[in-house]
Amino acid sequence: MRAARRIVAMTGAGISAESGLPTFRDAQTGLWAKFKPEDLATPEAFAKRPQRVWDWYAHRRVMARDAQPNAGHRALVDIERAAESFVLITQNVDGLHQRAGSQTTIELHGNIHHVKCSRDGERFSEWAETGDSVPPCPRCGALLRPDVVWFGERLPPDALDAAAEAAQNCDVYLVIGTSGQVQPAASLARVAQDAGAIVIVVNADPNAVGPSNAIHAVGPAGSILPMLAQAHRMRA
Ligand code: BJW
Repeated sequence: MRAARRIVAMTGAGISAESGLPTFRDAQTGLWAKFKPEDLATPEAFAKRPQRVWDWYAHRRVMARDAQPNAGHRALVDIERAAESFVLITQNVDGLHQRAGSQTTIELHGNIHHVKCSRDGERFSEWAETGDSVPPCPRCGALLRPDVVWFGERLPPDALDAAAEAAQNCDVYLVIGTSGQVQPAASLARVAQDAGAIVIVVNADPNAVGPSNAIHAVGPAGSILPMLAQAHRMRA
């Protein structure tokens, strides 16, 4: 971290766990321990039961809105301010990086605080709720849906291109609080390593996966990241 000039951080649900938001794959408290992803996070689920999917995301939107950024989010802001070059890539949809003060965040899986038209994908950051039904698109009347990326859907091409370019052009690639199970986000660590970057896996789980030769910093992101930020501030 002291020597790094160009830093990229890829975050997952684990960084927001200390803000009280559940991860997806934690065996006890993860969302997928209670719900089936195919019932809630696929376009087929929305086509079949739009109200159920809408309600689940509405509930999670409130949780995300009520959560506060934590020391891990804030440490990434510190690194961004100190670094010669810094790119933050997140799989999270909760918006906590932006609320912590991160200036440029590449959102690979969308943002739960926005919606889009289920027919043509037009995005809206404000919409009128309609009581117990899924609100219609103000332009065409089709159902609105959360502006997130579900399984089987393409990631926003501009975001994925920017993330891949960042991964190919960094000295240090931080993999923070992600199980690395979801593609194509997970494979960017390997892209960075193949291009010469040192990969540092920051995860509470000592068995967290990462590319071979990755450095593992085991512990909560809210404790590890402030240490990495401090090391970077002391750079040569
Ligand atoms: C802590 C901590 C603390 C806890 N401190 N750490 C290649 C191979 C195999 C499969 C595929 C493939 N390519 C595509 C696929 C299919 C699929 C996929 O990857 N499936 C696998 C699961 C098998 N991928 C897709 O479908 C993607 N689309 C795609 O590739 O499209 C191609 C295409 C091309 C052309 C036309 C059409 C399509 C889309 C993936 C979308 C993922 N969506 C979700 C939901 C988003 C909306 C929502 O929030 O509901 O994204 S699923 C969910 O998983 C969410 C997350 O962003 C994502 C990753 O989860 P994450 O962040 O890693 O969380 P966890 O819970 O898994 O891990 C948390 C970690 O934190 C753990 O390790 C803990 O230990 C740790 N932790 N506390 C530090 N305090």
